[in-house]
Amino acid sequence: MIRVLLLADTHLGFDLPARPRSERRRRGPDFFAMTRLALAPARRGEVDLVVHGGDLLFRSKVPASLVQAALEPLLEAADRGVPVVLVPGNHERSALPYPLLASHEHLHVFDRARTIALEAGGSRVALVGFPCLREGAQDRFAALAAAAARGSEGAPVRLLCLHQTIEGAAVEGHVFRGGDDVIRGRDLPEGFAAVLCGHIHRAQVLTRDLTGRPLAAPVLYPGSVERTSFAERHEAKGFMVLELEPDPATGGRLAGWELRELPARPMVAVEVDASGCGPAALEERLREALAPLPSDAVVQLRVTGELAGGAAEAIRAASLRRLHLPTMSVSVRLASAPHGARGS
Ligand SMILES: [Mn+2]
Repeated sequence: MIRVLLLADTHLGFDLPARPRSERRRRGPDFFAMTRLALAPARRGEVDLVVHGGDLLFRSKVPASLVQAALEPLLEAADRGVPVVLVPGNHERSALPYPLLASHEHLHVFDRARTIALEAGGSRVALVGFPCLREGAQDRFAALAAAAARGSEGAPVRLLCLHQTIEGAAVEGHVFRGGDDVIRGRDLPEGFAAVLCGHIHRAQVLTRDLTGRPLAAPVLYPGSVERTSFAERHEAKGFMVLELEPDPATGGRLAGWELRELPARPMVAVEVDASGCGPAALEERLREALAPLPSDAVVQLRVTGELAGGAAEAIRAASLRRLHLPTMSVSVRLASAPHGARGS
């Protein structure tokens, strides 16, 4: 049995400005903390292999210093001799320093469609994958997966590693059914123990396509390690630990998996009605709305109703900061102007 730690969508660099303009609590350090926590079992030598399913970084144009900092948690595991495999996501296909990464004995990156063959937990493992495919992913997928799999045949554990949307994947209020970037279930190749996948931020396991037919292999999305938007506020955040049983005839079998939850910060959306409030009354309402929330909450204040003269001052970032604990992160969304969000 080999044990694989699967994490994805760490989005390192999110809300981590190099020169912050205000003193509000930034969420950037949370993403690093959750990533390091997710990798703790690897640092302790409790797993045989680590796969990062992509979106290591929060966007594609980032300073080299951030790339270096983002790789650090992965290198801490690799330095201990645990092989680490990274699938470049949509955010880092072009940002990663590929030649530099190639020089680490235990860090492997899907710089192109290929098979990464290694030894883990006393078994040969073939990881097949490629960087996130965007334009025309649906049409190009099957051929690319077949090309990448060349050389993986006969390995007792074969894993397909992707950063894609696969049909049937669900997020808050939506199931992906089609579209030129959605991979069809029937296009997943045979002969793999599992498909390890990043990109969808909600943790889930898919075993059937949209018509109910069993997939060639279970698709595992560990989800993001922290919440990147309010649509994720009801989701558990974590990483997965998989148990794989080697078998050269079939490419192995997923014998078990668990989602290990991470203490991601609670996220809350609260509505405050500003109708008829002067500055003092609105401030009081905001204080009342914020008081019962967890001290480390990430809060979105949804302010409805007409803002009376002077009341707008109460929701300015600087004023808001006086109304909540410094350990909270609070942003405002005006119901009348949904794009007028501001942070405090
Ligand atoms: Mn992502």
